[in-house]
Amino acid sequence: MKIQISLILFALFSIMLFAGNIDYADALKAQGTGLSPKSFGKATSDVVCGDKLCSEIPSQDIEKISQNNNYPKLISETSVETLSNNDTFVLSADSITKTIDGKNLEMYGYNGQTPGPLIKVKQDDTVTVQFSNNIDFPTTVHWHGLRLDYTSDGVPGITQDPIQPGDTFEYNLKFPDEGIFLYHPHVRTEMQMEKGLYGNILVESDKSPPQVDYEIPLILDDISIIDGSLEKFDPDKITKTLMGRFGNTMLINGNSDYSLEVKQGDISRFYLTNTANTRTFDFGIEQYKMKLVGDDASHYEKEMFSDSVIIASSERRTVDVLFDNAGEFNIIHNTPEKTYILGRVIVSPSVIEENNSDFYKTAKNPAIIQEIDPFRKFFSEDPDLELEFDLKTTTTTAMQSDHPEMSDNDAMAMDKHEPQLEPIEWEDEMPEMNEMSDDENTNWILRDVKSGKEGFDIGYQASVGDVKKIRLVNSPDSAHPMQHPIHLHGQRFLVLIEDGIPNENLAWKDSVLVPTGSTVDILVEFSNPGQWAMHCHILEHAEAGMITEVTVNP
Ligand SMILES: [Cu+2]
Repeated sequence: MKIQISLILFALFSIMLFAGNIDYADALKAQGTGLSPKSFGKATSDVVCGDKLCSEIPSQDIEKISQNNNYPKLISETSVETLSNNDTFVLSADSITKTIDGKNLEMYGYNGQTPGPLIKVKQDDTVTVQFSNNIDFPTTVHWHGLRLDYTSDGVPGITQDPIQPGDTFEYNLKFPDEGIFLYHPHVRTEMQMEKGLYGNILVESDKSPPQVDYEIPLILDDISIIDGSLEKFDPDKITKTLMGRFGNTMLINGNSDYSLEVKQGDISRFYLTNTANTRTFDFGIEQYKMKLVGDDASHYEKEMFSDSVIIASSERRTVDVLFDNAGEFNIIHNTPEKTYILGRVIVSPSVIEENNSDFYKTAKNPAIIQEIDPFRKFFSEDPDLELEFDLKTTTTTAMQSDHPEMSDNDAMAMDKHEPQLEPIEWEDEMPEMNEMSDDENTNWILRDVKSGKEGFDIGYQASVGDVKKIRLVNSPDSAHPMQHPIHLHGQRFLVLIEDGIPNENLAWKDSVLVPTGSTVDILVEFSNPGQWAMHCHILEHAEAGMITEVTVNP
């Protein structure tokens, strides 16, 4: 009897393992058959039509859904949790083993997978999340970009205590803004995100269903794999605080060999998110132009075409691509030095029935223009707060005498850094210095230029209804100038001007990349009361002090 039960359990387990892997191609094959895409074998994605799996809907109904209700097909590698107003969703952080690039890696995941489930909701809905911490480290969940109640913002020391292993916490989420958002931990974020704790939230409006054929979230990341394992972390201190941890393996949706299949003539809407610890991506698809549709938390005032899009840690972009030629096209990350292949798009030949020539016209977005209009009178005001970035570090010489193994090249690179300022450091240019840096010998600083106060001592306050300009100064004279993506929790802002050049195409944002040596003005709408973090989203920088707190009084 016992043997029989074991055999049954083993069989069930094998089926579960097998079923966990669904391929987009299989899902496509499954469409209209009434069968789960899982029955079509190994693979990696799930296809969602409206609120259901496409495979659960007869094919004629898929057509109806696509054509009558304008629901695009959603292509996701992870499970999709479509939630309705007032739903409760159960989420856990788990220890998992994930195979990447042929190596079995000890990682973390949400609900057993990395990236975590794609949470799909309607704008203005409310959802409760019952969260359990099943990993061996305290954690929290931060809902990046959501203007929710601050008690659910997930920031230790500001809004909640870390959730201990085995403990639970209830989060109440609100979605006032349309677009793609992300959730991730806010405890040892540099370790926990690198180990796989992140997922997307897709917030859609009933008013304007996207006029595209597919919706495809793409999470860009890099991880550091050394000798077949994830590069080790020190449980007690933050390492690589100088540059942040660069990975050697590029990922899309947790996969080092990402592949997407679409049909010629179809329009794909990509929701891009950068979850890398430090790496900035310049994302593109070979031979295709992208229509830039939306930024972090809204659409743009007007659509624009571009060959690629620069996206820093925690930023998001919405871009549309019309695949008008059949073939295989690389998804790339292009730096001045190097082109990385992140994956590929396979466009299968098809008779193009629709005339999609309108795709190449760029439209204005009157709703966003009108929404921004009342804020334009503030554009010329003086900054209410000027924040400069700085670094306190043991001197190069001291580091060298402490670490005689450090090469002169690194020391020279540090010295030479200033004269050859690059707006963005695409790679770890000083690996040895970076390796030696930690949160004791290298601290990043946000400083209020007016008061000279730093970090949490700044104590910036605003009130609900205030519209204030904040100037972000990334001084070329600091000890180690480099770019910093700055994220403000719980509010939204416009990026007005960078180095004297006004931004002619505004959109609401929650994170902004301030390139090396640049000054950027943002206009913040303080709409959400509470205690909110503002920090660099190079995760090692935030952990090494580059963070402050903003109070928004009711
Ligand atoms: Cu930074």
